[in-house]
Amino acid sequence: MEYDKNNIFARILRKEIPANVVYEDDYALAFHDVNPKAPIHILVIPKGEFISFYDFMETASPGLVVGFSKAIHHVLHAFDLQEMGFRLLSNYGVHGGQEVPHYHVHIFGGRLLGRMLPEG
Ligand code: DGP
Repeated sequence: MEYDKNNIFARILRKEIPANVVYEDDYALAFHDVNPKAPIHILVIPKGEFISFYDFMETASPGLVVGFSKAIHHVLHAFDLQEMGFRLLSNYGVHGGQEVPHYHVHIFGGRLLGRMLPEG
């Protein structure tokens, strides 16, 4: 599958459309999800053209993989999520139900998050 340069997160990265940004560095951009499912619901996206975790791990430089992971850690720390906990999630493909085809990690926190997955 080819990366769609006009997906909504690519446009947010290019600052063509606004987002409520909470963190940015050379590797990643983090912003509030437009449709939050928890009191804290932040999306972290790597800088570059990556569709999914799979794609990211196959093509991103080791430096970017580390930088992106550390950006997630930075946001967890900034929102003080270590003590009460959080959930990281990344959807992909038919079973995962990914909607936006730019790799992103959801950070959920701020309430009891319940069961890991809804009943199938
Ligand atoms: P996923 O199913 O993992 O691809 O989730 C995509 C998420 O992106 C979903 O929770 C809603 C969010 N989202 C979609 N469009 C926008 C947007 O334009 N701005 C922001 N901030 N979030 C968006």
